[in-house]
Amino acid sequence: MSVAVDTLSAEAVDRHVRGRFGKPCLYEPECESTQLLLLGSELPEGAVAVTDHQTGGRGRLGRRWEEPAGTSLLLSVVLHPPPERHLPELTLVGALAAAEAVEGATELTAQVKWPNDVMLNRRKVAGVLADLRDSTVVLGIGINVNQTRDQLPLGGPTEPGSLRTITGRTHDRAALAGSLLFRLERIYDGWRHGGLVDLYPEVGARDFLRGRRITVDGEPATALQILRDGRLELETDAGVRRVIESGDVRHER
Ligand code: BT5
Repeated sequence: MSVAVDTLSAEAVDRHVRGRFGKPCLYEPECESTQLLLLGSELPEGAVAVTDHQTGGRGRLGRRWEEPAGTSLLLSVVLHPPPERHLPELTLVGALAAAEAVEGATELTAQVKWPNDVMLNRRKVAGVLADLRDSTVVLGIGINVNQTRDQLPLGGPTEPGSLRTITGRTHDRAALAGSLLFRLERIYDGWRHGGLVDLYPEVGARDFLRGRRITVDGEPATALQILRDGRLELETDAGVRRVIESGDVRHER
């Protein structure tokens, strides 16, 4: 089944834009990736690209982000962060905003799986990707909104879910876009002023991996916590405490 349950357009998103994030809003019915619509552009901070379908949706480390047309929120935003900030933290900024937007839409508690996933009922419902070019960051957020169970990708390390498979109802993507942009602007402004330390209570409270069995680039370990600087603290099965800034982290289901 592949039904578009709502329509997405620049005008539909505009109706839900409440702050400076979302201005301007570029909409393409289909594109390779919303990241590519913005990378290298001269657009101001808060400019956004959205689409109904990506033919080459990108995850981290060369992976793919896949969705059937008309089911998802696929959005990228231009950021011009201050040079003193630590840019890898922006992935967590995006994940926290996506988690809050998902919570607003579902009235469930979402969690952040370090470094870039949003989990709802132990399923991955959103992913975040930050691309840096010159001093501009393009922050991409994909949220699975109205996919049915058989429209979600099979075979990944983390079980996927959509707001629809978890709540049993469809959700308005344009309204979700407005809510996401509003929350992202507030969280990003907080980060601009105080860095991740200021946002830490909200991130730490949603730390999905805390205490879980994981592998990091294949090595078995137990995740301890996301630290105030955005890195992940873990203890390997060999008893070595490590702090990592990036890596491929998989958890036991
Ligand atoms: C991510 O990467 O989770 C980042 C995804 C970012 C997507 C947005 S959409 C708007 C913007 N434009 C883009 O081109 N990208 C951004 P990563 O952690 O590497 O996860 C990728 C992995 O998640 C894949 O290898 C699959 O296993 C799995 N996956 C792919 N599509 C998925 C989906 N729709 N839902 C859940 N998991 C998915």
